[in-house]
Amino acid sequence: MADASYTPPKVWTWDKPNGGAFADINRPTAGARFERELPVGKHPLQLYSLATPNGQKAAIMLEELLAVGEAGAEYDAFLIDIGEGDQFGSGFVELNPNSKIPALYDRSTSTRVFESGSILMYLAEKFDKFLPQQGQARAETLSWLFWQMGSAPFLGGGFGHFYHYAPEPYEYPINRYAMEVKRQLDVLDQNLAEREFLAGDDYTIADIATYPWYGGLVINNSYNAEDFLQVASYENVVRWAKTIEARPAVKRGVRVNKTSGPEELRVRERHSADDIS
Ligand SMILES: N[C@@H](CCC(=O)N[C@@H](CS)C(=O)NCC(=O)O)C(=O)O
Repeated sequence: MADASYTPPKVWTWDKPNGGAFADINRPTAGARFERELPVGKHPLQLYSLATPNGQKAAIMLEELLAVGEAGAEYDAFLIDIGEGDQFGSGFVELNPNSKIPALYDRSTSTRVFESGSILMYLAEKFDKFLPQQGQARAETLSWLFWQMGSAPFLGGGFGHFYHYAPEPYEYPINRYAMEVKRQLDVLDQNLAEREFLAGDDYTIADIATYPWYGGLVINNSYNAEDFLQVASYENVVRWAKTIEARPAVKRGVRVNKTSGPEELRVRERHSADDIS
């Protein structure tokens, strides 16, 4: 149901929180809101994150690199609690001027990296893993990686927001985004009817990027939408998601910087393999 009485003013102004989850932290301006240095651990790679789907991508990648023996991928993962506004501290904003998790700092090269897709590419290239070096295979992997980066905001910011987080249900945006998300699931389903993984026979950063979002939707009931979207009907996506879910590195990665869900699965900070038992 739309608010029929609303006429947009000539100039939009921000005068009050708009209701709904996360309304308290949203403002129409960028930049640091307070001074706070980031903690630094002992490893070259420093991850500042939270176990949302975007955050899980980075932790899964680091765990996958460690699982294939890349000892240089040892990392410290510090919690950025976005509900508390940690992303607006000056130290975090220096790493990511967009104030969103995840952000990575590579102390060995003094390199900051933000945007989860960029973090996956940086790590894939640094260790020459999970991203083919050239040609068609590399192009296909990057195509699916960027497909995910462009598509997920319709799932999370669009469908997830209006179906799950908004203060009340509105038919117009829910219809619009349910249509788009089902179309995206069909894109994935048709692709995965032909292939084991998104880019072909091999597991790549495209799968690592896509699993926390669309895998979550089809096998972990994200937004309590499994019936509404009839997610079980996307059988190839379900098969793919279950394959990825079973990987030990994925099981570890999804728990890093986790502050919700069963207590025994939470790992607020990660500084060594022993932190994820
Ligand atoms: N395109 C970005 C999106 C990151 C993003 O939206 N992060 C959310 C959590 S999933 C966040 O930090 N939100 C805090 C805020 O908006 O203030 C990426 O993929 O890294």
